[in-house]
This record gives sequence, C-alpha cells and structure tokens, in this order.
Amino acid sequence: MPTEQKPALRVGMVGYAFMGAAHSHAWRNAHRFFDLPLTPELTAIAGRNRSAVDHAAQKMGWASTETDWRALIERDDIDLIDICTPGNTHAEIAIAALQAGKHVLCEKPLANSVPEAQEMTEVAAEAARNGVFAMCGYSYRRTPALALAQRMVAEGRLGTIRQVRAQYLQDWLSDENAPLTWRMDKTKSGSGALGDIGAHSIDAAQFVTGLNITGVSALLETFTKERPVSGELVGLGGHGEVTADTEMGPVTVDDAALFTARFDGGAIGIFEATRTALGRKNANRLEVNGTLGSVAFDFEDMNFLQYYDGTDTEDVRGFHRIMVTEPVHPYVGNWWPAGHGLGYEHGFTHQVVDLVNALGNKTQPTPSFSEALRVQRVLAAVEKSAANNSQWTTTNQEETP
Ligand code: SOE
Repeated sequence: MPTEQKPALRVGMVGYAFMGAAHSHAWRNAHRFFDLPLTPELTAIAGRNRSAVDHAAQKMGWASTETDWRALIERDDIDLIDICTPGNTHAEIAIAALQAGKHVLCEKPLANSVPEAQEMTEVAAEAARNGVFAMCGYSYRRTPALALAQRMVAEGRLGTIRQVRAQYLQDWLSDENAPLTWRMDKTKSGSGALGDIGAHSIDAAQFVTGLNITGVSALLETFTKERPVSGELVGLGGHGEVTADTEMGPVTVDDAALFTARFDGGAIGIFEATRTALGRKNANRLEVNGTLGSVAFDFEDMNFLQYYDGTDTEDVRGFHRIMVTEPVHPYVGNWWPAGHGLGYEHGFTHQVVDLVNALGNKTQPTPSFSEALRVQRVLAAVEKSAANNSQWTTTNQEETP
C-alpha cells in the first residue's frame, strides 16, 4: 500500500559541524520512523567555505549548497531555516528568516545575551501571528527518560517539588593544551560551560518540574587562561603540542560554572556545568526530589530513569531502575522492541518530529523562543552574580509577548 504523499517541508540549514551532523541525521530519518504531516527535504546547506560545505552536503545528504546564509533566506524553495552556528550569529539569522516568512529551528542557547534573545522572541511572536513558527533546540528534553520524568511530575507522582540537582559534566578541556576554538571565545560563544551545557540543565530542570528559576547565586571559573591557537574552528578537545614558539590565545569564557537557585513554587536547586571533570564525558544528570517521590537521570545511562516511589509499602520501597524502552514510553514505540535502546541522535530526531507535527497542525512548537528567553535570563543572572561575589541575583522573569 503506497504511503500517502505528504506536502514537503523544504529545509535550509546554516552550519555543518557537530550540530549540523546531528540535525541532518534527524531531518533524514524523522519521517521514516514517525508518521508526519509534512515530509522534510534537505534542500540546501550553507557554509562560508565552498569546498567544506560541498563536502558536507555530499556527506550529509543536502541537495544544494550556498556560501552565504542570506541566499538561503532569499530562496523561495526553502520553508524553514535551521540554525546550527555559534551563538553570536543566531539573532541576525533567525530574525531575517522569520521576517522573510521562514519557520526557524535555532540551536541552543537562543542567543549570547538577553537583549538579543528578547528581540528574537518579539519577532517570533509577531511571526507566529502570521503562522510562521520558531523553536529553540533544547533536544535533551526529548530523550525518552527525561520526557517520562516530565510526564510523571505533571501527573503528580512526585508530589510537591522540593529540590533539583543538576550536573552536566564533561572533560574535553581538562588538557591544558587542548586548542583554542570558537567555544572559548566569548564574542562567539557568549559563555563557556555555562551557556553550552549549563543551558541544557536549566532547560531540563524547568521542563521536567514545570517551575521557573527566579534567582541564583553563582561562581564561574576559568582554570586555563590561555590555549594554543589552533586555527581549528570546531572540535571538542584534542591535544595541541605547545613549544616555546607556539602562538597562545586568551580563553575568555568559563571552564566551569556552579550556582544555587530558587524556583517559583518554593523549590530550591543546585547546578554544576563543567568541561574539566576528568573522566566524565557527557554526564548530563538531573535529580528531582518531591514530597511523594524522586526521579534521577544520567545521560551516560540514557535508556534508564531511576524512580523512588514514596508511596510504596515499606517492604518494597527503593529506587526502581526503569528501562525506558517500552511502547508506552515517549517516542520509543516508533523505534525498536523493548530493551534495544536509543542514542544521542534520537533526541534530535524527536525534536524534528515534534517540530514538524506542530508546523503541520499550525501550532507553536516548544520550546518557543519565549521559553528559551527564560533560560537566557538565568544564564545572564548567573554571570551577573558571579561578577558580584556570588551576590543573590534575580532573573526578572517578566513575560515577553
Ligand atoms: C559540547 O559541550 C556539546 O557538543 C554541546 O554543545 C551539546 O549541546 C551537547 O549536546 C554535547 O556537548
């Protein structure tokens, strides 16, 4: 029985590094495992270096290339712009795309500052009134175990939320000779571990609990103040040989961020984001404690959710290790039989699934730019607190249109 031909969603992607590869995989596969109202087409990919973007298009399956993102926006055969570039370019590209009537998927964090994020949110709100939608790519909330945790909290199975414990631990900058890349340049990345991985923890904590952070006390640390200038634009870590005549450049962002937080609703939290936790590769961890139960997640064991049900009878009370691979669990039914597991790339595919379903239904995909702006306000409050001797700093969570 041939499948019904669905309208195309013609995608133009900007950028082709790690996130470009993950998003390309998602655009190629989402409609092959999920029944979607629109069929994504990898129409064009943009990158400044002609030979590199041609190679990326061939490798990742894009039909054409551009060497200027503005050309993507001018093309009338593109319906959505997917922004997979460093944070200093997000605002300009997203605003131009939305004002040209293109839907937008923008990688996290939304921007490198609250004013930029605010302008993006206002333009996105106006565009949405015309049926043009924008979403920010906090993909971890689409890991089945975290989506299950959110469902359990929303169903009241943890009771009133009291505490949140979030750690995002990596170690790719433990080597002092790892080369300088855009991720260590504040003018490009906005911040270091804080905005790169701490933003994921902030979004996941707010998504799972349904509560928003209202204030923080923070400290930031940069252990390695300068690194070998490598000329590499991308890459995580690596080892640069440093000799007497190696050109060194300044690191202008944090290696590690620590902060405590208060949430609306009375919960409190503690957050850690670091690129120097030697031995931890991608330990994106979240624990939520409520009055009736607790959940705990570690991305390095991503197919499982730990759950303590405080209403169990005393003889069986203890943390259950739920294997989140049953058809009843979020997203999993479209993949493999129970026990076969999913990986990092599936969060990006689920992100495309939810985005395309929202666009097909002409509804606002989440997280919206307005939700991503709330993460940006927390990032800004952390930086302000850290710059003022860890002084308590509010996030001014006033709603933006
Ligand atoms: C580097 O820290 C990084 O690639 C992040 O930028 C991603 O958002 C995260 O998913 C994996 O690690």
